[in-house]
Amino acid sequence: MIFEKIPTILTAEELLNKSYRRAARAKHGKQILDRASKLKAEESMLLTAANILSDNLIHSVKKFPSFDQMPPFYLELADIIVGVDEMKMNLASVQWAGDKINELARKYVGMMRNAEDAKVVRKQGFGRISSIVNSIDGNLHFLNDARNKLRNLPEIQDAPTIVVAGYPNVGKSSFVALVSSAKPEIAPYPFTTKGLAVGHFTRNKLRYQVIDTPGLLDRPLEERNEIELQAISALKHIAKVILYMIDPSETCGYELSTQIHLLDEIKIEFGVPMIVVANKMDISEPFEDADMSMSTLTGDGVEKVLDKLVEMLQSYI
Ligand SMILES: Nc1nc2c(ncn2[C@@H]2O[C@H](COP(=O)(O)OP(=O)(O)OP(=O)(O)O)[C@@H](O)[C@H]2O)c(=O)[nH]1
Ligand SMILES: [Mg+2]
Repeated sequence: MIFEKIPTILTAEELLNKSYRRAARAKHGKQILDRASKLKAEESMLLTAANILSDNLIHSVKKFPSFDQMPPFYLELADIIVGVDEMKMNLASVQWAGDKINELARKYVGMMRNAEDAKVVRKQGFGRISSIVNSIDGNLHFLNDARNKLRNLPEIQDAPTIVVAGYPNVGKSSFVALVSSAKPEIAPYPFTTKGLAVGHFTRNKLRYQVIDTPGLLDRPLEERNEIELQAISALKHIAKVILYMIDPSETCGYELSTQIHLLDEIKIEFGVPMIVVANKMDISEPFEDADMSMSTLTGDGVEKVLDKLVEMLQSYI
């Protein structure tokens, strides 16, 4: 997964501690007998600290994937979850700091050579460099939070893909857990699923991908929250077939009419083949307008739904 390789981003304090420790070690290695070796020791301290800091900062920036070459689905998810513009701004600040530290180190080493007391200049240099690092502490925190959120995104494989969508609490995760390798959380209340979950199953030696999504309410796109928008991205970018799940028993807590209204919206919005499946048939009257019925609790009808989905995906194989 493209966000997996981003390393932990250290805070300003952690970075400074690390660089000071290494700088102190660089000094201990040297015997200080005369002015020339004293200068060398101070130079070495400053350069060691500066190199560690700038290498660390620039390396962190490099490990973020390039947003210009990212698959559109991941780009959209990154934008929903952390904001691509904010991320670019924070990365630019960290890159700036890395470059600035190198520049300052060179400048202060130059000053040391002409100074009466190299140690005084080295300390001034440390002071300037530390304040640069401290000034980007907020950026470092932002990027580490972004990293932690992004690396939890699931890996989407290049396989025929079913996206399961519908109102909250209708049984989407129950279905995905039943038919695939995914192990999403299932609970008797809405908004249990807060991100995308990916599972796979095999039919006639072919591998299929099933995506569980957070429940959607019937409301305009601009009112949708970060969690719902992840479901929308999956529908938009990776669904080859959509399973729209309805709960005619209304034990999910939402009226059938609102569930149907959302279905109509999704039909208009996404030009992807869809089947409408009524779930919870163990506790509800047959619902005529659905293409199929099932119960993920008893397992009734589930195989037939899967057969139908696989059949619909054949044109993509
Ligand atoms: N009676 C009955 N209950 C079901 C059936 N399928 C799921 N449930 C129950 O419905 C509740 C919600 O199931 P989930 O699979 O978590 O629903 P979801 O659509 O993923 O919910 P969100 O993640 O909140 O959107 C759980 O208590 C399930 O046990 C069914 O076929 N019959
Ligand atoms: Mg769920």
